[in-house]
Amino acid sequence: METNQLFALMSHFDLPGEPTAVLELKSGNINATFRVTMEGAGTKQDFILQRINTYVFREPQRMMENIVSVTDHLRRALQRLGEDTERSVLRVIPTKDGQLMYTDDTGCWRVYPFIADAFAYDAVDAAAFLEVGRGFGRFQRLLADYPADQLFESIPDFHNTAVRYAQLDEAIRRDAAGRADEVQPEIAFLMERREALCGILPLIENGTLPLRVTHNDTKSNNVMLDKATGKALCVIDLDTVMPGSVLFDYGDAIRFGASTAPEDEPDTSKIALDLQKTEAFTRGFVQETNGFLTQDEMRLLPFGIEVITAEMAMRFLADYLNGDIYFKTDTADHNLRRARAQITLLRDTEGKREKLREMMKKLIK
Ligand code: GN1
Ligand code: MG
Repeated sequence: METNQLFALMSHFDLPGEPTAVLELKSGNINATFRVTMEGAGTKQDFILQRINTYVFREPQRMMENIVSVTDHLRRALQRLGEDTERSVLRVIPTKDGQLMYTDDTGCWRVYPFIADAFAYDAVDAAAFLEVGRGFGRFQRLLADYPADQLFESIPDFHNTAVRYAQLDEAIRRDAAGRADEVQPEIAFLMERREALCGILPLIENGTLPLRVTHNDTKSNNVMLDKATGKALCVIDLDTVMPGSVLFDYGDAIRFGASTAPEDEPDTSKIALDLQKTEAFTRGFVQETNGFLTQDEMRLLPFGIEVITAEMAMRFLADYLNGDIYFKTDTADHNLRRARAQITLLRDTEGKREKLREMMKKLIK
């Protein structure tokens, strides 16, 4: 998109000043994100302008309503704790005519204030990962009294592992990009684990695991840390906030943040689960959630790592087979690299089950 087009979009939102600079932020795999500076009458402030991917989010209006409802709840809870809510919770900026997003023939656009003096990690060390654990744990805690079943499912069956397998089956059957032959070992690896990995939803259905408000995209770069203190400040990217299990959020956070290599690392010999980082995140997460997570949830947290790592492997592999239509890709083999990286991480995690069990025992006490 041209700068002048992006500037023109800003004029539809209820904002002070005029746009003077824009920068594309490339870390997300789904939406297009820009940081725009607005200046005028002695003020200068940055905002996030995002184009919502409506192939992925089929009902953006209802997704935005979810985000407003959840952030209102968080804001009230944080106000009671005396926090500066302008920096600790996202705020949807309405359009001049009071809508939650602006829609034209280029797409659905929304604006948030940019959180100043904060940063987030793609690759995180143990000390910062503990803070990320606190951030996501606090998010769980502040939303523990929100009625999860009233949330709209912005992506139905997002963490329904059986459905993810069915989507992979379908991608293999169609073989739209003619790539199935080269990924037979990856397919076999995932299919061997099918029954074992489809275990979370039945536990929600039979009442073993409570339904909670979950974030569902708990990558370390979705917690902003305060530059001055290094402490967790604000959880961002609320598009997939939905009813779910705490195992999803824990599992996805570890899968991403405690891997010894990036999610798309081409050299699989570099990929393993870092137990020290896992323990750091878990410590922060448990500090914030101890007291309301059930014994079953705590015990099953490590299973969440395996399930979510497998789901991501399936999703990347299915997208590779479908011809790269869902995730943004840099190269033709990007999704394959991602899938192989997840498979390697899952294999390593399986070998560390006993160590993870011991870690949980130690941290729960
Ligand atoms: C996508 O775009 P981003 O980075 O927020 C995806 C997540 C994946 C993640 C993998 C809606 O998130 O589920 O875990 O890529 N989001 C959606 O990096 O599918
Ligand atoms: Mg996301």
